[in-house]
Amino acid sequence: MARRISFTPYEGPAGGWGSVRSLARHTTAQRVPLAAPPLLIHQNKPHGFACVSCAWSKPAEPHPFEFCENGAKATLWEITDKRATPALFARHTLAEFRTWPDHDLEDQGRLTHPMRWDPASDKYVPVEWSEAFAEIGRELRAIREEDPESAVFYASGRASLETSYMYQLLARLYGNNNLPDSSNMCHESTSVALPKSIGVPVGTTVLDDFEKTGCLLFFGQNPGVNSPRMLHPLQECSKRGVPIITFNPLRERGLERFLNPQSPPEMLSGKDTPISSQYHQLKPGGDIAAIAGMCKALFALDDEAKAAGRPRVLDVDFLEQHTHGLGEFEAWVRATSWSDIERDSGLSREALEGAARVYASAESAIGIYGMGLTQHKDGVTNARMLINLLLLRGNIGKPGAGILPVRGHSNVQGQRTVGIAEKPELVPLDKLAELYGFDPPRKEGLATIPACEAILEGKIRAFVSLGGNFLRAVPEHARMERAWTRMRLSVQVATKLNRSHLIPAEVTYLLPCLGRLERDVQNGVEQSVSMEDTSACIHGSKGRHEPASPHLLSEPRIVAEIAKAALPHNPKVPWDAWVADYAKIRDAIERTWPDQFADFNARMWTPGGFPRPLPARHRVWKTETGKANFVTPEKMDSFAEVAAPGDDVLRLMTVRSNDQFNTTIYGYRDRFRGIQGTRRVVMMNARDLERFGLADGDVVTLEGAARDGEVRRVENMRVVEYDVPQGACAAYYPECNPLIPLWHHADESQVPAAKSVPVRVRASAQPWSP
Ligand SMILES: Nc1nc2c(c(=O)[nH]1)N[C@H]1C(S)=C(S)[C@@H](COP(=O)(O)OP(=O)(O)OC[C@H]3O[C@@H](n4cnc5c(=O)[nH]c(N)nc54)[C@H](O)[C@@H]3O)O[C@H]1N2
Ligand SMILES: Nc1nc2c(c(=O)[nH]1)N[C@H]1C(S)=C(S)[C@@H](COP(=O)(O)OP(=O)(O)OC[C@H]3O[C@@H](n4cnc5c(=O)[nH]c(N)nc54)[C@H](O)[C@@H]3O)O[C@H]1N2
Ligand SMILES: [Mo]
Repeated sequence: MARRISFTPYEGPAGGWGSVRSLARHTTAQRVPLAAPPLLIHQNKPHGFACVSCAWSKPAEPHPFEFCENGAKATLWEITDKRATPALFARHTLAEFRTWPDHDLEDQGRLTHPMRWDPASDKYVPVEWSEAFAEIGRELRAIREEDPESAVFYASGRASLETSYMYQLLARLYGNNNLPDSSNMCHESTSVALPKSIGVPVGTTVLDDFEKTGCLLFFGQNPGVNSPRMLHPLQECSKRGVPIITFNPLRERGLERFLNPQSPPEMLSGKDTPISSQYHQLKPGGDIAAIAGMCKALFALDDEAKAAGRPRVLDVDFLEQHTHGLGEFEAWVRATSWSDIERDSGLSREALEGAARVYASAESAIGIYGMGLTQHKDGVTNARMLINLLLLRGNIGKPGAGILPVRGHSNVQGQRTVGIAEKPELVPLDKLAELYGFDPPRKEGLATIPACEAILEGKIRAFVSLGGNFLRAVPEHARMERAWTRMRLSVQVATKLNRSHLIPAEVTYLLPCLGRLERDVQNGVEQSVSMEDTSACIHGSKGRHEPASPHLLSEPRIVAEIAKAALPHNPKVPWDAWVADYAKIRDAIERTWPDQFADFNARMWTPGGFPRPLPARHRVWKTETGKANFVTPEKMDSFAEVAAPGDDVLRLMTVRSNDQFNTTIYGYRDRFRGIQGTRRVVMMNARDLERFGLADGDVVTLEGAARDGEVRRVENMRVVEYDVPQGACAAYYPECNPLIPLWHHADESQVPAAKSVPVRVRASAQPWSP
């Protein structure tokens, strides 16, 4: 189907009629059954289902429609009437499918039958479930006998707490901690940064804090696209006159203006609400410098206040009683010059002083952030730096204040909570040993990047994937795909066809599962599951939709069957009883973490969810010093260490469009950026275009410009002149992942540095194909 291509700046607000039109289009395109509108009413409601899109909090008193444009799109995408049946797979070889774009693969609809790849015909052919589990079990047992560490159990962040708990146990009983998950590419920088600073691995704010806060500091997160339900509390804050100070290299519409599509008066009057009161278009990777500038200005304001005998700007009592490391941090900030700060942030001293003045006069503040902070070489330092800024004014552990990493997948935070972690120290292994009578592996397992390296080195024999699209989400697609085919076994549990299913290992299975929106009946009883949202609140979720096919199994069932087939019998692990009644899995979770999950079954339907206890919320610091720690950065920006020298090297941010969920491409309309009909674009600053002798509409090749000198290339990109800082450019993920060196990741957390990829732009003589 021909797509209409246009590049016209979008004038509308986030939300508004644009989002209504967009939804109407998706309802038609996905051939959605009539049950869709009634189903949407239950989205994110008590006794309803938790949206399969983002992890944003679910209010205790929901709006009549507690869903957004993109959440609804995710729902429609899952309950579509389209089906990828064995007939489709009989028509196409994997080689043929590999020429299809990501959108077309998933757009075939829901997978309906378990299938095995037949190497002779290069096609997927249907198999019986029993046959599939028997062979997967045989293969996994053989591999386990050779080396139990040569299997990897990947999870994307969507599976429920129940499934995830069983999955981590499967890996540990198998004999390793090889549990990489999507958060290794996402908020792992947070999970590493926060414990050292404040003694918890997750954010400390709850929804209530938005009602009480005096200021929002917004770093590198795009709520209009990636967590649109957050626009409601943002709008309420803005209406209350709460300053919202935003740091983002791009002017993202959801951070500028919002029109609530669920408010008839607003929709009719067309009167939108401005969101950010200050918008700082900093350089990508300029956040440490920007925050250093704000801290420097705060120290100066505090000096003045002290000299004049006015109330202090720093929260002196809090600093004294609750923090450690201020002296060293303060010395570093004072010694850092404004000229360095301006150079590295791309912002002026006046702008940063202005931001600091507003922050200094707010009673409380929340620091909000996303991938714009985590996906850099300095991603961990970025998060710690934001905490430093909050600590200076006592903004952790009081109402209206806190740190708020906005998590991605709807249960990515929860998966970590119930043991999906490669780091054994994060998991109560002794407890697992006691409950299940085995000796859990104590050796650190493989996270995502180390798993990629091990696959490249040929050390991995089996890869089991609980959802996700590993081979599109990781860097260096071509190398990874070549290495993948050398593995013995690939088991992909999925709802829709994606590229990772098309790169076969010697033995390859594609196992279709129920989605979260679908009725899950086990043992004659409808089952529910649970998730943890970004504010560490746990919610129940119950599917209501008719399953896409009678052949689908639930994720808990698939995990249990693989476990039973691959592992020696262990009478202490009641796989079948768990599958027959998910409440028993929750009991097991509660036994494993009695403090976190007390009365789990009784509390899972609490409106708004029940919060996990987080000591930092009460100013109890589970850190080595027993205090909240200032962590002094060693430098402000390490891009120069990875980029080849030369002022023709640009810093590429790979970003999401408004029409995708990660590697799931719903369509080609990035409405807010005015880019429609194509994803083959690179957004560039006018002055860079002039400098390189390029113009809007030119066709270019993006070439990797890392210090290692390796050839990395993405061709067939059209230049779009765009408001992006000079020296930087932006393009879409996952198309640009081939440009990210596998080794270019955050120090400590190993999150790929997807927001600062060194590239050069070369004019191309080839005609452009959208
Ligand atoms: N509809 C939809 N919802 C989603 C997703 C989706 O793809 N689609 N993905 C889900 C997942 S898994 C995740 S992790 C989240 C991702 O949600 P976000 O965290 O919002 O992720 P991105 O869109 O990748 O980028 C965030 C923003 O960072 C800015 N940015 C880039 N570099 C920098 C920098 O150096 N400094 C600063 N301050 N800003 C920078 C970009 O301009 C962009 O606005 O959303 C989740 N929700
Ligand atoms: N360059 C660049 N790379 C990035 C990023 C970036 O910003 N830039 N972002 C990173 C981030 S934040 C993340 S989280 C990762 C995402 O990495 P992943 O989580 O691996 O990828 P997704 O695209 O979310 O996975 C989509 C697939 O999940 C399957 N699926 C959907 N629902 C279900 C379900 O209920 N059960 C099962 N079993 N399967 C299901 C479908 O088959 C679908 O094709 O990508 C990372 N990669
Ligand atoms: Mo993510």
